Amino acid sequence: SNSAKIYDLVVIGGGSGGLACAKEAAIFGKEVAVLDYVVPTLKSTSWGLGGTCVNVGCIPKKLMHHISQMRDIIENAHEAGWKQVSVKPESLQIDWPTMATRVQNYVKSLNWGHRVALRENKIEYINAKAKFKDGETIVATDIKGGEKEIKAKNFVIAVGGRPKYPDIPGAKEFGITSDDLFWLKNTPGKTLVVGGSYVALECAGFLHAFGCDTTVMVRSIALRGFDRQMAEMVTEHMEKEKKIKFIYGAEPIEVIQGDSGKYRVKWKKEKNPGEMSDLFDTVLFAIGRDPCTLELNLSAANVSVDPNTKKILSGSNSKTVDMEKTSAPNIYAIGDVLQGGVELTPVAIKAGKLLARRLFHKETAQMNYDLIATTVFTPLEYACVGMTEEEASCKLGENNVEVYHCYFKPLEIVAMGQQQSCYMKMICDINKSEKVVGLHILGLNAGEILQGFAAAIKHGITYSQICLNTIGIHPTSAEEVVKLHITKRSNIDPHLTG
Ligand code: FAD
Ligand code: NA7
Repeated sequence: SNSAKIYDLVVIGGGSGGLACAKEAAIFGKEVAVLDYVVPTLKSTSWGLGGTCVNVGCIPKKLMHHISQMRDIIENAHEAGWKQVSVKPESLQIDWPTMATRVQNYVKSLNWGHRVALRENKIEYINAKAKFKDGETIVATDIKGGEKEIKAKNFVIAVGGRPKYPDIPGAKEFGITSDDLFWLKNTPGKTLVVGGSYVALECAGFLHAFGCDTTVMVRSIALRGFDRQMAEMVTEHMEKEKKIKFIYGAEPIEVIQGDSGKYRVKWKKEKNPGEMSDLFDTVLFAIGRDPCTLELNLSAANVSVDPNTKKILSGSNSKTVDMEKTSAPNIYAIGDVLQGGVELTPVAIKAGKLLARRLFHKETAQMNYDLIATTVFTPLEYACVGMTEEEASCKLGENNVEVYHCYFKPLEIVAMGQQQSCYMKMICDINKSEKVVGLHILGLNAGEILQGFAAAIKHGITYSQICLNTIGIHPTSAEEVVKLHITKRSNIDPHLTG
């Protein structure tokens, strides 16, 4: 029977990292099971196999971002000569059910695809919630409450995280999070987005374009951890060009039910005494995420967790070797749940694959968590890799850092008769032949532009190799990277004129 069986690998969590790890292990002929269980949100939203990225993260987010960006073209098409397309901006609204159905149907097709892939790879899929009994055994609880003990020689914990709620009256009762937003059947209407994280700004960006009256409430700064100049340009574009409302230095203190299904949010500002309030149809909290470690009973398996972050601590004393080991033998952690990792899908996938290859194929390749590029999908996209300017100054010393920068105007923007400038900067280490240590791009399709440069930067490319020895592709935005020549230090106006 099943209970007597000892798996080679049991993966807890069928998200980006868990599925990749399980599939890689199965290639080597191992007996593998994946447990995945979605605890419904407080609003009873639930979804299928695939984890955060597929269901409530990257995929629905990018689809909604893209659909929202179509607005710019529709709104400005007449500027380029498309007379019949002339629309009044205020009458331009998304039909939310049509949009959401397309997004949700695509996600459901991915859920199905993941199930088929597990079956084809002879991986057992167990739709149950795992918790540890001891270092060799977990208890799996299914939706009906049925319990089953499962034993394995190796465990990989890939449970990811879930959005947080603030500890204020009414938040949990009346607020939603990104776990609900992508599965809404109807428009959220007038929305307050609480938080300054990339998730908050991305959601605010597409909601505003969809015609929702959108306000972002930031208690300190937006995009903490990102380059300050770039972060400010992102929010300035949202505020000044897109007219998205921002309330800075404010924190909500209570949500109460107002008239006709609306919610009254009260907040206080850091600098002004007294409280302010407004009515919203939807309150979206995007204030960070909690790792799903509390219910795993990790102490029973001697897996150590950081008491503050609740993330799993690496049991390795090196940042470059076996980061994914935990404090317990034969138990590993990958993805968002691992302290010291990077919370991105391709990171979870790569770490999972490499771990399976080390465990079951005697390979030695380690996950390298350095120089991982990412993109914030705000109305103007912001893509970056490597150090921020602040980090470079701090780590290398201000005098050892050369920053090349320029403002540029993509032809897509010119064609629509728009004025918006885009911006990029390349940060170089003067003492290492101007090796590129950071590249930041604010513009259309910034993520698409950055990927190739990120590969070069990962392999130590220098300023002169990119900018003196590479010929651009004309006319593109990407060529502005290879044309960078104005340093910040020179104080020459970096606005390109021709
Ligand atoms: P997850 O994908 O979260 O999977 C964990 C799975 O484990 C879930 O299915 C969960 O239900 C399940 N689980 C939890 N506890 C248990 C248990 N006890 N038993 C069984 N199953 C359990 N990353 C990018 O690279 N690009 C983006 O553009 C991007 N956009 C994002 C947008 C949003 C709104 C969010 C929230 C995240 C975004 N991310 C993005 C981050 C990305 O989604 C995560 O980094 C990635 O999904 C992490 O993968 P994971 O395998 O660690 O965990
Ligand atoms: P982050 O990066 O942890 O950001 C959380 C944001 O929410 C941040 O702007 C916080 O402001 C804000 N926050 C946190 N608590 C509150 C409360 N109680 N009220 C108002 N605002 C609050 O979260 P993400 O989930 O977006 O990102 C997770 C990681 O993924 C991130 O580190 C990236 O590397 C990738 P603060 O700055 O603390 O004032």
